[in-house]
Amino acid sequence: MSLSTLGWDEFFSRHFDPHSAAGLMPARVALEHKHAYELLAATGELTAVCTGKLLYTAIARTDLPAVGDWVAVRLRPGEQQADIHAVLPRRTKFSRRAAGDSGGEQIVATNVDTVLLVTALDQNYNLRRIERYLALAWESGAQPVVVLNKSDLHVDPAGARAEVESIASGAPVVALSAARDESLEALAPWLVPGRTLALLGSSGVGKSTLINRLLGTDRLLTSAISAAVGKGRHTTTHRELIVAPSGVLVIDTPGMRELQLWDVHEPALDSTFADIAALTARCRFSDCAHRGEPGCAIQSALDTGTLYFDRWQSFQKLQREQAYAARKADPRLERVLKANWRKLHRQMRATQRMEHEKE
Ligand SMILES: Nc1nc2c(ncn2[C@@H]2O[C@H](COP(=O)(O)OP(=O)(O)OP(=O)(O)O)[C@@H](O)[C@H]2O)c(=O)[nH]1
Ligand SMILES: [Mg+2]
Ligand SMILES: [Zn+2]
Repeated sequence: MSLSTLGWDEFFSRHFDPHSAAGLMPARVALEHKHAYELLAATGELTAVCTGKLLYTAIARTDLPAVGDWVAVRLRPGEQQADIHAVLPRRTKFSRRAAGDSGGEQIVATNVDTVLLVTALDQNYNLRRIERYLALAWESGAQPVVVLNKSDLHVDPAGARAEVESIASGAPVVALSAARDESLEALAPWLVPGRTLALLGSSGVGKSTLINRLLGTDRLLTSAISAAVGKGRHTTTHRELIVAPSGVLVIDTPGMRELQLWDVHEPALDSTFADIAALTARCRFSDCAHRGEPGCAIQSALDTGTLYFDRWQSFQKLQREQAYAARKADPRLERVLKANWRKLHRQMRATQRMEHEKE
């Protein structure tokens, strides 16, 4: 296995220089156990643990290796065992707020190129949930693709696809049936050798089924139980990176029942809600709170129906959640975020003024 088949490129190579000088070797994290990792390296599979120094110098859990990471390891002589000395900088990082009260950042996967946001066209289908996943995806740095699975269970999959396209702000949307479709041609553009694909979505939407189709084997466990019982059952219990026969690297993840935003910054919210950002720039007052002020563009769009109330509510909810997560993380951050939003707002206004003057 060459490193490039595992997703290695110029970016990681550049950051590895000091480590190769120290005689370390690169490897990619495929699976995370409680205290050990399974890695893929040019020499094959390895089992590894973090060195005491790495554990000691980590400030947060997120400084430790996660699935998708490139790490610098030293092999133990004569064994398929290695010690992880360092984690390379991440090109992309998909995080969420940990479930429960701790509320810390939890890394779902790193160095993902394309993230498939999987929704099933059954009772799971929900535009608001898709918006939420999109916001996280834009923040991660990976390219989002919305996958509407179980098209066999929907009377009008093409209609659903058009509906999702209208809220997806340019992200590609595909409808398919992982269980039935003979080929998964719809996904061909993203099945590129050496590229990393992660699948995210609620439990039971068919992520593992889809990956098994990509692998051409029933390697991953799938089950109808979680879909039927609905509560607390996840068929997939850990994240895992697998090399598919097509050469694409896929990361399966357990379904998320509680998808809490972690640190979604305004630009990501803004990519998800480009229509709303454009509207707010048109309000008469630059500090418009959109609560009945005269000349409020949001209000008039809601009145005429060009902006759906549900979508506006969804945006407000995500904004509140984002502010909450930011406060928990760092009280100063919220001020910075507010300032960023004002700056973006000013930029949009300036652009609009220029367009106005041109007319
Ligand atoms: N009708 C139909 N059923 C499907 C389709 N794809 C998957 N399923 C079924 O949905 C159920 C759940 O599929 P999984 O692949 O285990 O779902 P998952 O997203 O991996 O779930 P977790 O691992 O719990 O997060 C299984 O019974 C699958 O057979 C599809 O296209 N159509
Ligand atoms: Mg699964
Ligand atoms: Zn307004």
